[in-house]
Amino acid sequence: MNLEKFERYPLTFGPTPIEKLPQLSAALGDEVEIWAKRDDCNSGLAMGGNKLRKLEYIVPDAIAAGADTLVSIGGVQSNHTRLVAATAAKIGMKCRLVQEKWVPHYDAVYDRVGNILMTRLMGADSRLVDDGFDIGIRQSWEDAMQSVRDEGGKPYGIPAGASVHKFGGLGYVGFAEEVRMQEAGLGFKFDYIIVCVVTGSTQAGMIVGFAADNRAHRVIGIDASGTLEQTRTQVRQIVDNTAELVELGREVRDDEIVINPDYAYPAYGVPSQETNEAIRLAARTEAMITDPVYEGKSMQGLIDLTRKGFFPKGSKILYAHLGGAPALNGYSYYYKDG
Ligand code: 5PA
Repeated sequence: MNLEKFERYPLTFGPTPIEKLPQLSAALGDEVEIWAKRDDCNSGLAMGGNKLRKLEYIVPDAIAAGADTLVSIGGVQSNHTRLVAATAAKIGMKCRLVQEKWVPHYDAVYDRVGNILMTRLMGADSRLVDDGFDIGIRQSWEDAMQSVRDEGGKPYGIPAGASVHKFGGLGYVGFAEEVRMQEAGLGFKFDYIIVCVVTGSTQAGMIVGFAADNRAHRVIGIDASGTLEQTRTQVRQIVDNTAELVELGREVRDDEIVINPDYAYPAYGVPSQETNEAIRLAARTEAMITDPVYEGKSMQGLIDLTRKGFFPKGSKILYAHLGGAPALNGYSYYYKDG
């Protein structure tokens, strides 16, 4: 495998910490050991998160293209668009964003707090539109690119979640290499990795990275999109493209792509009662803050699978914390009593 041949523009602090979660493990019966890799604490840029690992491999291409404006898309409370805005500010480019009504959630300040607040603070031109949830390439995104051109600018397009970008999967190949290095220091290997999946490049990168030591199937994607088939198809495509880019040297089999659809209900961006209970448990045992859109659902999956005995006794499980806490501000009513 060859990741080093790709240029990386540093946006993160470096390798993220792996920490043990003893209180959470105990609350779930101490049959397994739960650990977390804190990609939510990966950078000083606008509170960080998984998108920065991906963007590190995309920025050199944007600079080489001679672009002056990063253009991207997401929901109103998108973490991705927050981090594209952060990246643009940091590298001295402008930023134009399309923020769609991806979530059937109505809170009086939903479009003024959290991610979108920070996005605006960083100077991005954020345009709210009425279109619904879709992880694919959107007309509204193409329109935003054209609007930059019409004004004489040079846009550089970054798709939703940076996922179907040709280099979108590379960052999380790097995550797998980093985990392998850290495992050497810890003196053991993790049996499972739990990761939230929506637009797909986070899990896809991990799958390629962990395919190198034949444990891609131990990466358990917890779907939060509620559109399983589309997400699976997108993960498959990104896996194939990324495997070729890094010269994995073999095909990734379908059974190495594991996505659990059981926790995405009732809809993308809407937490179930069980999601909220998971968010509370992680907060109360480990002071680890997860959000109602992404990490709360993968936390719910981790908790439920553990309680169901899915993981053999003694398993060491690595929960990939990908960020996302700022969105909590848009959901304050759910948590007004804790
Ligand atoms: C997101 C995505 P992928 O999209 O790479 O599958 O990652 C899922 C994910 N956790 C997991 C957090 C905190 C995330 O923000 N966020 C999107 C966004 O617009 O913010 C791309 C959907």
